Amino acid sequence: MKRQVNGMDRREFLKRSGAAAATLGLFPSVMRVRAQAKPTADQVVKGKDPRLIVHNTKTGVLETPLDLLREHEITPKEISFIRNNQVLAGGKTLEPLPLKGWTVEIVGLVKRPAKFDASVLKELPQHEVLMVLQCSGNGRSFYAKYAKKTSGTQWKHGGMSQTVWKGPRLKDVLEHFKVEPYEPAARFITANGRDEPAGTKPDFEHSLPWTDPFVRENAILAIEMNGEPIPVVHGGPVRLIVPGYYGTMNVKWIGTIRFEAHESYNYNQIPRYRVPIYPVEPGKFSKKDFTFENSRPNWHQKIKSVIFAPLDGETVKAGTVKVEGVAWNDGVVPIEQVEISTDQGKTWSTAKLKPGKSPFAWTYFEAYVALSPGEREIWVRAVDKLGRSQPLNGGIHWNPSGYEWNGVDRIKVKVS
Ligand SMILES: Nc1nc2c(c(=O)[nH]1)N[C@H]1C(S)=C(S)[C@@H](COP(=O)(O)O)O[C@H]1N2
Ligand SMILES: [Mo]
Repeated sequence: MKRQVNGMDRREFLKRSGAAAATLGLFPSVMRVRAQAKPTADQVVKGKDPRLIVHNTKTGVLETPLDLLREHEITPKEISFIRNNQVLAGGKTLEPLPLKGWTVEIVGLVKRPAKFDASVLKELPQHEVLMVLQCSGNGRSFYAKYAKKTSGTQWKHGGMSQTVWKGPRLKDVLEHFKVEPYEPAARFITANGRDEPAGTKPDFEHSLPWTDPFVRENAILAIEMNGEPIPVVHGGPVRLIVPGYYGTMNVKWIGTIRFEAHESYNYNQIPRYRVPIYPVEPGKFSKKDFTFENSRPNWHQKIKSVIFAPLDGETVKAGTVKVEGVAWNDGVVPIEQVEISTDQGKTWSTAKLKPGKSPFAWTYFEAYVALSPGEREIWVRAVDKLGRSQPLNGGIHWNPSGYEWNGVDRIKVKVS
């Protein structure tokens, strides 16, 4: 399709603006600058907060700065990050779409394939969950600092939200329609949305392990976000939600779920959205080296913590300084401890914790540290009940596409 600018195509627009420039005696270069000015978030998706960071205007990729994110326990839709590889036609809006008229299919290795109108989902028992939705590329920019830059959106920490999702559990939907996946052959579900790729790119879809109780028991076909019908840009009217899994596995605009014996060979399942299962040397391993054997998909979220206050680069007053932030993991076990260091990891003190309202939510931490005047660093790391923690140098998990950053968060502050 031709690119439209206010209902005109681009050539027509340039012709007319050129004519306008001539009339007004402006230089064409001035007009060009104006035509290319970077749109703000509210211009990319109407209703979004203009303070969001714009990474991509075409499909809509927006990041939430930490000073906005930290203001709410439940991230409002106006400031929730967006990551679209591709987008549902007309989907760059915070408005909802009706359930009625939206068809969902469940097919593959099942006794009875189901095809139903999404309005049925409202009638089944509802399940609600507060959870961290985080892009697996969140924190990617830190690989450049600690190892080697990778391609992809250079997210800081704001490729995440904490949101409430509601809908029937997938297992209840299966039972309702007597779908009966063939066990044990059906080892994966592959979710595909009604969004379509640009040009000849492969369509976006993801496979999740049906053998994981976190998928089997917790997956929901969500029809609400934060107590309202899901805004279309966030995957409405029907989104697969799997608490504890990386954002990318939470497939929007669900059209089809396939039960399968193996992971999809789709480009977005392999080699995209994968990490090597052993350490690789930065720059020496590439995406094309991935096989099903030497890599795994971005499924369970890694344990991670982020400092919300003070913010990196801020100036604080010498003396006792309050440090606050959040920690979370995949929800398999609780966060046990959060530790703070002000001497670059030589000594650590423990922070006070306030557990999240669900196993998949942020655990809040706060600590008081003594800081003397000068340039100081504050480091934070979380440990969970399985003893899982964060590497002092997150660069050790470098991978070709910069996924799953979970290095110790290190910020610099000026103490005056
Ligand atoms: N159908 C579909 N689902 C999708 C995507 C997509 O491009 N298409 N992007 C995924 C990625 S990479 C992320 S991080 C999350 C982002 O969710 P959000 O935009 O609602 O914050 O959606 C996931 N689900
Ligand atoms: Mo993502």
